[in-house]
Amino acid sequence: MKNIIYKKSVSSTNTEITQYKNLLDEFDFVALYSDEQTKGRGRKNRFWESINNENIYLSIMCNKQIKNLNMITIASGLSVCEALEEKFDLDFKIKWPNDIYIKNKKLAGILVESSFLGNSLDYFIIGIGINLNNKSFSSVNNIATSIYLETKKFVNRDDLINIIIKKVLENINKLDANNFSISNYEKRLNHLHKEVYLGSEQVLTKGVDNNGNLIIEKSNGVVETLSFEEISIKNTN
Ligand code: BT5
Repeated sequence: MKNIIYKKSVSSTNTEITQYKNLLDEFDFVALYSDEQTKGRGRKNRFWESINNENIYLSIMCNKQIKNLNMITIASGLSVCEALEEKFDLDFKIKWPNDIYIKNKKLAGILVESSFLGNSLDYFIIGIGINLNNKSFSSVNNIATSIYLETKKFVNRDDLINIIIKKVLENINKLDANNFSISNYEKRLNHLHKEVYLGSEQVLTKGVDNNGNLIIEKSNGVVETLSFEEISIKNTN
């Protein structure tokens, strides 16, 4: 398909895909994936280790007018988790808002970026990094894992990319039609009803509301919702 583009090497698939914006006049979405990224990006200027080893570095660009951008992040996390569940018999969990973990190691990260024209959304980009076939890492050995490290089996990348694209489009369409169910997302959280650290404060997570905000209870019994642009959480275990 002309709207699924492969590149051998890019700085970042999220950056590279913006060159193909005009394809959105013709297609519902554009996807771009690469063997490696020389400047793979995480959120808030963090990095994403992106070596050439049959891993997934994928961006999906779309111009559907989704009103709540936070929910695109939530829906993307669920989509990646559902796609992984379809392919592998492993216990994948989501760390709010949208990291994918196996036990206490990070398998995948998602970076959603958007562009506006005046007040209206021009397009959004869902950037997905998944460690598939890494036997080791150079800078994140203690915190990262890969499907290979968990199963000792080599994984076919292209197959999984197609499933991810399918799931992302399904969930974005559900958001658009107002029938996205947050409970499908919530039940996959690795910290639901558990104590987590919010900065240095220990709080209890109670769920996620329909805007994608995390509901927490503080030690003094006060319940608050947290927007994920503002905070990061850390499990206490
Ligand atoms: C993320 O950021 O987890 C979002 C990562 C998104 C990467 C994709 S790849 C395709 C697209 N193009 C891009 O340039 N980016 C997207 P954040 O939550 O900020 O986590 C970043 C942190 O994860 C880093 O500071 C490291 O601690 C850790 N990390 C870096 N590389 C990793 C890896 N390969 N596996 C696991 N953890 C990693």
